[in-house]
Amino acid sequence: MLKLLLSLTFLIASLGHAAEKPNIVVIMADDMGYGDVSCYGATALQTPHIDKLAAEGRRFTSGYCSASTCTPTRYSLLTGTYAFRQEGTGIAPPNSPAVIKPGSETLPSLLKKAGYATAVIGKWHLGLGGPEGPDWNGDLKPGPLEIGFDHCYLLPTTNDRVPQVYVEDHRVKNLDPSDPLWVGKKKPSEDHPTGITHRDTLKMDWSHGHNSTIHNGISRIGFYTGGHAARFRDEDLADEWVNRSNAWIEKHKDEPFFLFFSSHDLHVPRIPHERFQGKTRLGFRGDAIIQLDWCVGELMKTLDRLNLAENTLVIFCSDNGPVLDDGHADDAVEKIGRHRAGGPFRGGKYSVLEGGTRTPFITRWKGRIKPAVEDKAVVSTIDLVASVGALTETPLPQDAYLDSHDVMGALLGEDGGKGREHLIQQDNGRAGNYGYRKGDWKLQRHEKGTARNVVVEAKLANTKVPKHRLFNLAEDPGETRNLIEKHPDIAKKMIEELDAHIKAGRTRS
Ligand code: NG6
Ligand code: CA
Repeated sequence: MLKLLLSLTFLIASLGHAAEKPNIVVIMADDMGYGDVSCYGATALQTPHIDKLAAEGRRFTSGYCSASTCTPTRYSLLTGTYAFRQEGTGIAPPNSPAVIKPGSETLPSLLKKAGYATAVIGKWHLGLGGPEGPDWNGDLKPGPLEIGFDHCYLLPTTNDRVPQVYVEDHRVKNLDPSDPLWVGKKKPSEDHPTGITHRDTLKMDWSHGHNSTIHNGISRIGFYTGGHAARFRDEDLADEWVNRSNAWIEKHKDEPFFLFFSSHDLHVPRIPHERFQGKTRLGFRGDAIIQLDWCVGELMKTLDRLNLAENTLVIFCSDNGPVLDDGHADDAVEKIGRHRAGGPFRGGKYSVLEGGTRTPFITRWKGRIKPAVEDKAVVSTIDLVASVGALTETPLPQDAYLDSHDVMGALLGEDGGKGREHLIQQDNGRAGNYGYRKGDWKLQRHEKGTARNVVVEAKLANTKVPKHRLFNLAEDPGETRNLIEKHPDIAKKMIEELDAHIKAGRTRS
């Protein structure tokens, strides 16, 4: 009898934690701030589809990305390791080689082990090719397919970095061999038109940087020639991501799949499709948010049509906080009015203040996650890999995913729903600035001696700050009252802990 009881208990316990393989769709916005969607308090625009995700799922008020620029956040999402631990993870230039080396353990490679079909569609910005960089006219590898994705359909860098072409698996799509694509740092010829020489012809002016090769009436970062048949129209990017994603989902509807839907919205140059232009009073920055919201709606429609909503975990997040003027003159600053892109937080893109990494973060799994719950647990995009590893019961190798914590309980609102105990925030690249959050306490460590404090102004300003500052986020979410002198013991402990986490080389036990 006792034996029977014991085995029954074991059966029940193991049933409770049996491996589960829901489809996983990660929707990552680009440069979207905490306050940029209506379910996080925006009133200047409405985002009904993102709001619906929140109404049907869990809305985190302490959801983070791990860095306040794109490449390091994406590196950490895929590798589960803080980007500051790895050389070469700052904002990747147009000809960057692959930042994540072939054969690395990654979120998609882990899910492949669990039997998933995997794809990334949209912005990549993690480099392509070997140490010499991308071979734009040949095979573009290594890239996503060498680190666990079965399929990719990419904007290779960013929409403001050359070249404006799609990369499908290993090739530039529609490339005509008689018009080869050349990409470089130097002006290719004296008469090559640029944002400086042909400024009066531009359909959107630049405000800083972004004055090299012109495509689609917009000058970009870097130079390129050729590949004319392959070039896209910025206006069509969102439609392309949606169409490609819907087709890929449809193709893989009968097996577990992982889709990384990596939107370019709302990164500069913000050029939404004509049908979204003028939809908000915030200018193209607001219209790009509406376009992204539409994308979310279209993807959810596909899940519904294929009866997959109850078998799909959807995670909505952003790659860094907001920025208004990031180099193209699109009136984001002039039209901002009372809209607060960072919500109650200060700082934004490039900053270790909360606005830099605290972003919208929503999970939805119909029929499984309790609807319309607000959750204060601290969760980060870097945690997805350890969390889905736990859910699918795929063991994590000890020497990989060094900073990814299993927060699946929080993401689903189950098992006591604990989030992270602590979180390191970084800006761009290595040895930069850090934020360290533990409970309600937040330490800022400004290694560079300056802080990016503000979003709402024409030029992003750095202000001088002492190396360390301490804040209580519960009382002061805007990080305005430095408590370091009032609480020297807490500060000392936080400084030591952050230092120890950096030096230890890992925070996953
Ligand atoms: C900066 C660019 C900015 C943006 C950023 C990367 C200039 C002056 N600024 O260097 O426009 O492209 O890099 O953004 O060129 S991210 O979201 O992809 O990290
Ligand atoms: Ca970004």
